[in-house]
Amino acid sequence: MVPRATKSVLLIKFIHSSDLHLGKPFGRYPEDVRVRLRQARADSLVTLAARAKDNDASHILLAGDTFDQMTPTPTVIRQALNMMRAADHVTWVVMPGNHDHVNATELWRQVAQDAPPNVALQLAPVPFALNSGTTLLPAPPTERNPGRDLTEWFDTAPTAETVRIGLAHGSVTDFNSSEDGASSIIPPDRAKRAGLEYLGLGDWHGQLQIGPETWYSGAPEADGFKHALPPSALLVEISGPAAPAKVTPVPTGAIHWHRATLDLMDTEDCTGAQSRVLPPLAQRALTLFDLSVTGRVGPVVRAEIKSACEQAAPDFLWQNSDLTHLRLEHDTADLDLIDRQGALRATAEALAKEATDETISPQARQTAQEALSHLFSVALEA
Ligand SMILES: [Mn+2]
Repeated sequence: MVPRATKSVLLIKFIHSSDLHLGKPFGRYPEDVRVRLRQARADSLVTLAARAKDNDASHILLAGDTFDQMTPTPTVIRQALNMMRAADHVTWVVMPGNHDHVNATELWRQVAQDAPPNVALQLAPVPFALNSGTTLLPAPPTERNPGRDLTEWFDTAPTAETVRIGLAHGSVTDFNSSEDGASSIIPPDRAKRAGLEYLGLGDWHGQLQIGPETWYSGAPEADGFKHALPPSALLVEISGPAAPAKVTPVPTGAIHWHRATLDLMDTEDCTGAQSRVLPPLAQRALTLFDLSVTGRVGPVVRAEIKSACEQAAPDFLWQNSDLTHLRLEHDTADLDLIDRQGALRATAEALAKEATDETISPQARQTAQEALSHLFSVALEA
């Protein structure tokens, strides 16, 4: 008699990812940055394929929002499918999300028409055999905000004696997990209720474990400074029905989104402190760096910090240094830097007074402080 598959036999190994948002415009960044960010998202398909190959994974499961819009450009669709075709060592399981929901009919018609044989589209809640021992239960969103729990059918879906994998896109109840502010509807214990060995979720762009077998993979590339962990996909290994899934994050991000705060309260070596918050030089060309400087310094140090930030700026793909919360501290000797007397000195004194005047609005104080900082920097340059 042939023994049934035991726990030592690996039944399936796959990569779970979501929210590639191919074609995302990144409208608030300059055009050259946008192009680079869009390219990184397209390249994440290549990265996912490489991670699958490195780990002998047979499938890549994309849990929705592969495309950022209902109507991506033909180039975005075609090039994504071409990259999937080239990675013919895996099967790509592509399920719609809320950005590219099932009712984006023209998009999915185009995908179905051009898709290579190693792409398995999941446009309906119908069990799909990943292999002879593993069944996928997909819950593709029918519209942007379906307003009901599309995973309910998992509980009673007949799958014989196979491993059951759920794939869904949306937010989990009791956890405000939606990127789009949609209402939370997927019960956190759906995997348990439906007897799933694994439930792969999309929508939340950071990686997050909801339960023993329920995970948000997060997006393979970051799209903002919100999620602190480096982006990664999940390698999922399952050895048989009722066996616990082994889940391992595999790094995928090419672009770094780095936000830092530099507090200069009681700091002696301010420019040294500034250089220590900068990411490694070799990484900067692929980094968006958002620095916020706080604390209280004199005009000379403030000018040095400002210049050090400007000096580092060209290293980065994009950078922003916010000095508006760096309070300026000055005494009479500092004001002498601007002028010892005359109209300029009078202006500086008036601004210095306004900058600390509690009777005027914080905004007016801020404006006075910025104007004074500007006067100092002009004076220091001269
Ligand atoms: Mn999304």
